Amino acid sequence: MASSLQALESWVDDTAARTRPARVQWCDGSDAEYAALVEQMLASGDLIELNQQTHPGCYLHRSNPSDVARVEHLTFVCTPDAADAGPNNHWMDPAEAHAKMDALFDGCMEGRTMYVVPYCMGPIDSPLSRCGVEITDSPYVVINMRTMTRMGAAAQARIEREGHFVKGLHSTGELDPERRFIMHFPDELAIKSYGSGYGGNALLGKKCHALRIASHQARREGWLAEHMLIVGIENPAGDTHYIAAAFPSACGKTNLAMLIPPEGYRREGWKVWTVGDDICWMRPGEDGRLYAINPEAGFFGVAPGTSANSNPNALASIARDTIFTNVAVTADNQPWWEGLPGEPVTDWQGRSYDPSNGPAAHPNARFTVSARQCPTWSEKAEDARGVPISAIVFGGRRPSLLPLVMQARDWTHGVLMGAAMGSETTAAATGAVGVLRRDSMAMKPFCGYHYGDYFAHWLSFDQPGAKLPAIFHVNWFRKGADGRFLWPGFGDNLRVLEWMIERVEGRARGTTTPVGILPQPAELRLEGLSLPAAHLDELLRVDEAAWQDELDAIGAYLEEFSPRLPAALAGEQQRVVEM
Ligand code: GTP
Ligand code: SPV
Ligand code: MN
Repeated sequence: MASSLQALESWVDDTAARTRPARVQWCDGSDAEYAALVEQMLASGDLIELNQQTHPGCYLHRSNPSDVARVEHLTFVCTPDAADAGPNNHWMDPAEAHAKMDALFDGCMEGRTMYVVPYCMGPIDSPLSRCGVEITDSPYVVINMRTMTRMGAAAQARIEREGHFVKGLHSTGELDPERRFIMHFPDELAIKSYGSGYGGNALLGKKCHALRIASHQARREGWLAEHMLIVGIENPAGDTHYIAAAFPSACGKTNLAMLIPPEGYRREGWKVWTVGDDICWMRPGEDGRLYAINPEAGFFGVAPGTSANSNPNALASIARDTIFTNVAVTADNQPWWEGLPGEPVTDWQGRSYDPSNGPAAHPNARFTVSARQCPTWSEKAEDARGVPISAIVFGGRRPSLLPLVMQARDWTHGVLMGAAMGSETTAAATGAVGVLRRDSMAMKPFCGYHYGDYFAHWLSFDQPGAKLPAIFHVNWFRKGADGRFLWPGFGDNLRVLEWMIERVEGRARGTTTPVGILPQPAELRLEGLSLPAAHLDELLRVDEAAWQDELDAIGAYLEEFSPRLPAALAGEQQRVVEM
């Protein structure tokens, strides 16, 4: 125990010797510590107080305008062998990356406080959880980590007991995009991030640890670290099925995780329970089922579009004790974004609102809030054993071709569906928006190793005795000729989840097509919905000619992972082509 504390202390000492802060503060995660940090940030202007009558405990942070999203082109996986990072990652030699980062960190905290932030990803007493320590010079990072993770004394005690943890070093640096890098050293369980204060680049417990580093640990140890929400669907009889769903960034995970059932379902007694909205760690239990935990303790959610219509649960969650980043404000100092009633007077950059400058809130403006504030927060989210998963869902923004829902024939076909995923890019990462790209399992920015090896790891769960979840693919984003969405989405997505549960329980027959099993139109409960019949036809249509092109494109994409593409996956692809 003493030695693991020593290991932590000597890493902190070495880091302080390099970064040369004026002081070092070990964070305990207490309310008093949080309050003091908020005071200090209000004084420095890092935080702006919002209307405390309407939004008690809510503050606004405006980031540097050049630092508003993840930077995939500046994110590297530093494995000793370049081939292990795969074509899906940017790679740098570990020694070169350390040298580059150490030069940036040299003296970078002079005159400032260096915070030591111990955290636990997952329930503090769960064997599935993993710990880390983030060293940062950003108080904004500290208060966000406190909401997003189990941060402080309890995590530090677990680290001292276990003796191992992920070492994350972060500095906001000069916020110069030329001097911004997010480096991962999976073999050393280490992360170095410099030059950005934005969530996914700076809150190292989240994407850097819980996905990129954890995906390595998961592969070695026989589990899965995924970019998935976890939601519980309780039927009127009181039975709950848990579903995990992987959609790319800003493609609907938070919304599905907090879904409010349509009126008719509510009357019947259907309930929806939120377990997680972004990351899911799953492993086989003794009964052969996959059990999942949400490693996070909060939501770092997309603000624009969040409204009383689209996501009332999220809106209720963020009415108090929330940090808003890059939203606009109204005349009476309430947070505002596109999709809310009322109007902004000040935009996300603090300028007087002028529509010719673009949206008032940044399209990737976010809220940070404790999961406990969500009205549908599941008590099972604190269960050390996790929840058993009945279905895994893949999906993306596909304006055409991909049907509303289809089921894979078996696990291997499901892995192919996940590997073949494509989606239009969003504002969650810098770069063009609305461009279709492949994003296997929604992990393109987050899988810390070669996608070929990752697909093989997924396939490896199909073993004798395994009771694996059924796998589905959905598309809420299919558009008609007029450019409008064909499917209403949001709460009405429960209609699709219900069909999945019917399939899992063996009650719906479906229609078998070469690309998967689709619902028979009558199997979808559509009462109370004014969906034109032509829309339903289109949503459930399999256009075989267009699919041939898609299958060719999938085949060419999978070839990129040769020679590590598993033969079973290539074989499955061939099988679909020939059906
Ligand atoms: P990250 O936090 O970036 O990983 O994203 P996320 O997947 O949690 O995204 P989120 O749920 O916040 O979705 C963001 C966008 O998707 C918003 O613009 C929503 O309005 C839109 N969206 C979510 N669900 C639906 C849906 O069912 N239909 C349609 N049309 N849009 C949706
Ligand atoms: C995403 O981009 O997928 C997010 C937001 O969930 S961030 O944590 O900033 O990466
Ligand atoms: Mn995400």
